[in-house]
Amino acid sequence: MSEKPIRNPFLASSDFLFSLMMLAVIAMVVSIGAIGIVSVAKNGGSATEAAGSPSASGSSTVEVTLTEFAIAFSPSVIPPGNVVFNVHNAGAAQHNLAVASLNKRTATLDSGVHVLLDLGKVTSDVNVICEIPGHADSGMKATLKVSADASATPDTVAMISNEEMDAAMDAVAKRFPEKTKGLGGQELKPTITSDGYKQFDLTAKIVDWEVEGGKIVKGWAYNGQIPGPQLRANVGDKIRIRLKNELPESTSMHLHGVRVPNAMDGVDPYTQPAIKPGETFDYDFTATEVAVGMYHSHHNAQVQIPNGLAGSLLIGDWKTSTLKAAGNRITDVNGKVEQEVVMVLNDAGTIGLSLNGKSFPATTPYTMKIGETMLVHYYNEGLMSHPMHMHQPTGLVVARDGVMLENPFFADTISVAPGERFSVLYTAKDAGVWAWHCHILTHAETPMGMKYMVTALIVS
Ligand SMILES: [Cu+2]
Repeated sequence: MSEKPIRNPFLASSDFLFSLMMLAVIAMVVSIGAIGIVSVAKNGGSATEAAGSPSASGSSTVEVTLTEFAIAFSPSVIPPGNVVFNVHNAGAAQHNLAVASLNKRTATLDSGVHVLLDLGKVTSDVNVICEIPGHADSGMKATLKVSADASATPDTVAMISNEEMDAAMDAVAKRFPEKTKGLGGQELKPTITSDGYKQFDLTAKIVDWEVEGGKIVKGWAYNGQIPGPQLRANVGDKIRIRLKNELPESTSMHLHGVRVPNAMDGVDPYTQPAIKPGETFDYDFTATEVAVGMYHSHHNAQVQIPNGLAGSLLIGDWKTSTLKAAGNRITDVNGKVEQEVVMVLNDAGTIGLSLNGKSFPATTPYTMKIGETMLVHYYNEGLMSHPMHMHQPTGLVVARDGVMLENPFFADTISVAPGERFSVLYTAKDAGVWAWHCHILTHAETPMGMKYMVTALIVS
């Protein structure tokens, strides 16, 4: 793989800051628009009904979102006073929310349920957990900060002045590219077995994963990487992926977009038994066709994949074949594709909104020289579509799901639905630091600056 992580001096350029400001303005408009449309459903259980307007009643309403396995607050800092939680189970499993210090808790909430929890008067930080066994240990614990400096309004936009917002945005932008522990998607070289297989050894295990500086979550990783290691092979190769399960639950592996015999399709219990904790399973097959393939869990997959169990399996020489497919619509100064990038999109689980397992400012920037061409394979392993937008250059979409298009087309925003892969050629034309992000603005920006699915292409 030829990704080039760098520490660069260009990020204070006026182009880049202008882009930041434009995104900020758009995000503010979106955020302000959203304030008026927060609606609250309530159900019975131990929840209590909230007062109406938070500011009118002198209380703060805090949106609390439960997912596998995280608890998020909005806002994350409130002033002392009466507090009502609007709890939303946005995960797939059942959760609850408990404040042990105040002896307050919701009932067990099914997926999708909203409920109000009135905490009464709060004067110091509030620690919360999900009490479903194992969930707090997997990451469902959080602390709501209570500070006299916080504004009484529930809206984070209004909590800070314009100067504070600008300063926060500058600060986060200057952290990019932030150094974090762990890098996903590193190429794994196979061992050649005596029976002529290219064997890739993978171990699935829960690890501490640093999504951004200081934000460490329980990641479900292959070989300690999120996304898992990149596997490469050629048509005709005999491939063995030996998967060892060191997770606390069963798993299996589906080879998505790769032609394999049915017994190797990874769909337990139909094509194989589930791989129980401690067990190992061999996925043996001969590569008969080129592929921009995914390997990922097919067992409790709505939890296991977003938590990190996904990686890429590339079969064939995609640099050469895509440049050929582009015809004369793409030229490269050196007559070849210089680098090939796999970008795995995610939006859920413990990892959350991310590019290759990292959230801005910890995402990896990429570098190109004018006239050079780069091949990017977008992979969506999340639960939502992501329109991936590069400010410049425009990309030529050459393949979808590993199949070359008969009519490649140019696009600056490429919507990638869950499970899809798009292969895109970009030729650098103009120098600068070009923002590269998901264009669902809440996936790329907060009032405190750019976040989540954002990186940059640096052209010199
Ligand atoms: Cu997105």
